[in-house]
Amino acid sequence: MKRSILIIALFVAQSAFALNLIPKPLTVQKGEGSFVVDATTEIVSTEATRSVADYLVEYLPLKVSGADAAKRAIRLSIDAALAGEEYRLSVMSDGIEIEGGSVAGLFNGVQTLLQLSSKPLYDKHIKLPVEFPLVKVADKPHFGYRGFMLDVARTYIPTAHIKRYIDLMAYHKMNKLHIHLTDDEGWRVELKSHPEFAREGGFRGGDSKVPARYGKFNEKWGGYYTQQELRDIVAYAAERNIEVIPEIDMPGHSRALAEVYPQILCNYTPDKRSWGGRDLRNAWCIAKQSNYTLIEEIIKEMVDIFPSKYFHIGGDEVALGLGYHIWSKCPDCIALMKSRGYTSYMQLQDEFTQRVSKILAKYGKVPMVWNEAAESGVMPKSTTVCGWQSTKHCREAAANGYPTIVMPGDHFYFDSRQSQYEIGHKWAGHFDVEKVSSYSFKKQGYTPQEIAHIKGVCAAFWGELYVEYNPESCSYLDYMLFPRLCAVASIGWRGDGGEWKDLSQSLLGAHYRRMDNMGVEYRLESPILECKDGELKVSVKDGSKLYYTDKFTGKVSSYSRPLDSLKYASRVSFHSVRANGRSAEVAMPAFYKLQNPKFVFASSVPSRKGYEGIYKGRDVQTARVVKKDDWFEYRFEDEVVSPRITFRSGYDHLRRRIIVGGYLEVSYDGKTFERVGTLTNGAIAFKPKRGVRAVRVVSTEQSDAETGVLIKALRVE
Ligand code: TNX
Repeated sequence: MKRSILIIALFVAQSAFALNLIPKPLTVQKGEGSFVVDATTEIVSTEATRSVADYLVEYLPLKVSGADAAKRAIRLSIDAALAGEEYRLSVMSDGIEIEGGSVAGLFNGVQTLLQLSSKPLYDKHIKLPVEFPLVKVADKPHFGYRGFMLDVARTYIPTAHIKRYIDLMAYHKMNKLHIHLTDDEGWRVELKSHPEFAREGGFRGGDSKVPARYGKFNEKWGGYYTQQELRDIVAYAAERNIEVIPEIDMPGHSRALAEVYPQILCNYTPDKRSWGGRDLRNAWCIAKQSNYTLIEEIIKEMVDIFPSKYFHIGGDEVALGLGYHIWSKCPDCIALMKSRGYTSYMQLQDEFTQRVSKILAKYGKVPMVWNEAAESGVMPKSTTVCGWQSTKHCREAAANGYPTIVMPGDHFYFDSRQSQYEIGHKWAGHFDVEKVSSYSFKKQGYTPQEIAHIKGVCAAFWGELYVEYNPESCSYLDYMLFPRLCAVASIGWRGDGGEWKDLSQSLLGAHYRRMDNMGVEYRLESPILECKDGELKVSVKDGSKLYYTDKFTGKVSSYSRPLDSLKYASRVSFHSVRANGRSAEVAMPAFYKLQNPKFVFASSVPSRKGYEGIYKGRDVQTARVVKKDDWFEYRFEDEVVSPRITFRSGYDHLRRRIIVGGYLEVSYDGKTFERVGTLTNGAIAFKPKRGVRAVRVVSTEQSDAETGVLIKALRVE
């Protein structure tokens, strides 16, 4: 008896496993056999469930009927006894039944059904019949907030792409799209009261008021969303159980607006000399009454577009990187501080946040803020906090009683690179889907009291780098998001992570294939390299095809057998490809090894005070912006023999502080120089013809006016 129960339990557990659903439902019972949907099958729906029926028809081209006459049918209904997002799905031998606590729950059930299908449905090119395994699912989400934050300010993302990501979120049962509409580099929302904000603030470079930054340095580039486009996005999302939450980032991160409308800034003229003549201030003046009138105008227009419960008002990173606090030189802010008895600038920011929150309350909106803005604890406890800096900050916000959305950068920021040598930000480290999926509230030390205030989780994508990677396509963004987004969807649905094996199994078992059908260009796990007995062996777990690239010739070859490690370990890297998926480029440590030749460095640009030491061979920071005809020279003590030398400027994770335009010259005799090529994105690599005596870079343009340029150590391979 005991044994047979065990066998049944095992069977149920195993078969649930084999369905490879993401997120994994709460309970699944699998039966024997299947139900076949063919052209005679109808969708039975009432008026109340009509929107879900219409959605389903896009994937399964069936007739929708109101009556229950059809025998073989997919029946949709609402059962008010279930929670709003809860659903029950039964695939039986004579039909399919989906019941939801509301339209939202029903929609979740439909998503599970789509994943169960024997044939790929997501590209909407399905040919009936389609088979569904007999199954009973009872399911509901743990968190009501399962979000994705998309920064469209740093890199403009076309509306069609936003809708595509809304679809991809919906396929994973995610229900909040937080859209970061404004920042230092762009204002992307059309306002009827101030059309110039978007019309001018939505573009940078060329003859724009907003200077180019982070790539596309030589053209006017950007875009904005008309109110009609935004309404359309909101409606599209609503049909997919997704609430769109707008963010206007204030009082910091507002330079694009300030460039178009400097009236928001404090009442003083800054010393702009070290800023290349530009005004880099990016925060609203706290003391100006007119600012609050303007903010109300903005909010008033936006609440009419966005019916969401929440309205995000930013509040992060006020006045970073200017060398002094932005409010410290404002007579009005200082006077306000004095009159209120404030002792810190944070209190000024608190006053701002409170005033803006009051405006929001007038329009029935719950304010959302980045964690800094609620740190002092003076904000009303309805304020919802997005914890981004670290888990510690999430826990603090929750401990202070704020409804908290968990999105610490080191697990949830998908602008972060996925392994050490890949593209992406690195301030929060590098992490792949396995680490994301391991995020566990228990293991991270959240107390039960803290957990009680956690409303959900949110993945984020910040767009500083995207502009460099062909933002007209979704390829880069897909690679950064998938499958990491699948992991966040799972954590949001199940209430905790830590199930990497399950997720990995589901990816391998079915979800890679589903993503192929969704058209997602996901990232595969990295190939595994093994160097033993003079052989370099490479393998993958997912059946993907392996290739290796010679770093000197650029030649790509397909890998079929182990390579001679002596010859290849230091010169080839490997990647794998499988349908729409591709892995990172990985190599043995020897591949990344560099020479460290002695040289004397000289430049027409002075170095920044306190950073002179780094002229001795490591990175250099210039004391001013780099102009036309400025030069940088490396004279080697001994002739350098190298297959490739790379000159780079700017951060190595972000195209900022770069030499925008210039060329590189090389000298083989130490006297005469010959021109090798021009810089792209602040960098150039070249293959010397023989031993090198000196290298010189000459700037041909004024650089991206900030406090200075960063010259990275020469890479000598
Ligand atoms: C921090 S997250 C920021 C963003 C950057 C991001 C890059 C937050 C509230 N501020 O402005 O884009 O890091 O990862």
